Amino acid sequence: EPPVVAIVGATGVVGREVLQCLEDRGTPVASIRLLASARSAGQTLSFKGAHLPVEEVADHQFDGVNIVFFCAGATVSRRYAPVAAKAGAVVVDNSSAFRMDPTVPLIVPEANGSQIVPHAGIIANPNCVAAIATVVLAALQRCWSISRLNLVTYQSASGGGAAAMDELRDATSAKLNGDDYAPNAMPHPYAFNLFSHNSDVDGETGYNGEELKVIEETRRILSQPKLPIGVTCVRVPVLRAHSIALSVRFDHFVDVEQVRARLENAPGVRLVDDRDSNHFPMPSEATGEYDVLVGRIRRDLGDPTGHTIAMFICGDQLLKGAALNAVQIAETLLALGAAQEAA
Ligand code: 2RA
Repeated sequence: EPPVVAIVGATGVVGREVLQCLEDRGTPVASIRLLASARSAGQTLSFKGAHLPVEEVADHQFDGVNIVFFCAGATVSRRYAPVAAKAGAVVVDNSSAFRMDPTVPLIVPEANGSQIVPHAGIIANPNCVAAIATVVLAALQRCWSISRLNLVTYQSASGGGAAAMDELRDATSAKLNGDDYAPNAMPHPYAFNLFSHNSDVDGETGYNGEELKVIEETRRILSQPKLPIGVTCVRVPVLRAHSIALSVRFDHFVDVEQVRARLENAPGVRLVDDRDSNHFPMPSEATGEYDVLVGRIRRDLGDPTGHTIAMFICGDQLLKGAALNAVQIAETLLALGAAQEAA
């Protein structure tokens, strides 16, 4: 029978998106328990026309629950995900807390959905860039051997949460109105600016935490632990869709038309690659979409061997980059009957 579902961090931007996905997709649920911090408890959120109360998260709240979505950051996941798993629920964790734990599957259903079992009660949802990129990369990897990757990302404010989205809106309108504006939720000015969006830079490599996550998680999802990956992550003044300039080097020469044909039929991908009308993936068209948009497919002129194909990708950061992927993980579990087994 349908599962009892809980969402921890229900009032956050990702938690709200999970609830919306469950409603839009008609994912079968027996009931939904909305959980949040004491500060956010007491609100109600709408689901299928009903107003559901948001309660304060506590250990006993996981009794009788089959699937719990964690959307409240790594600290909350570390504190409560093991409690939920112990109570018999399967946890789908959107935080980075367990992504590199070998006992925790790190899953993008279109890429490595078969690796969702066996699990020990927790399944990790990847970093949004890794999730969006591996939908495309896995489709290519099934046909040709990948020998290196290069990514440059253009990451939306939604990756920084509701406060960052509000700051983008406020900073942009202030700039347009000629008002003074001091950044508060983000480390640097948001309007009409680009910046590296987190401060934990690795002393040895000079790569920041976001870039190292993209490398580690992409390797894990593709099961290529030694795959050389170069990446530069940039925060851009876009609301909720990430873009990625991606270069894929293969072990041998691959025809551009074959790559295009493969991606045209890939699950979770929509080709937007019209050179005549200069119509290519844009965040404005990826926003609100389940599919990852791919275009600008061409031979990379930077590789004299001809083995590298360049492309441009856009994906909704809150959907395929977070909430949709988490709900698809839950749907995969339900299809396997694995959610009830764990309960
Ligand atoms: C970001 N991927 O975009 C990180 C967290 N969602 O900020």
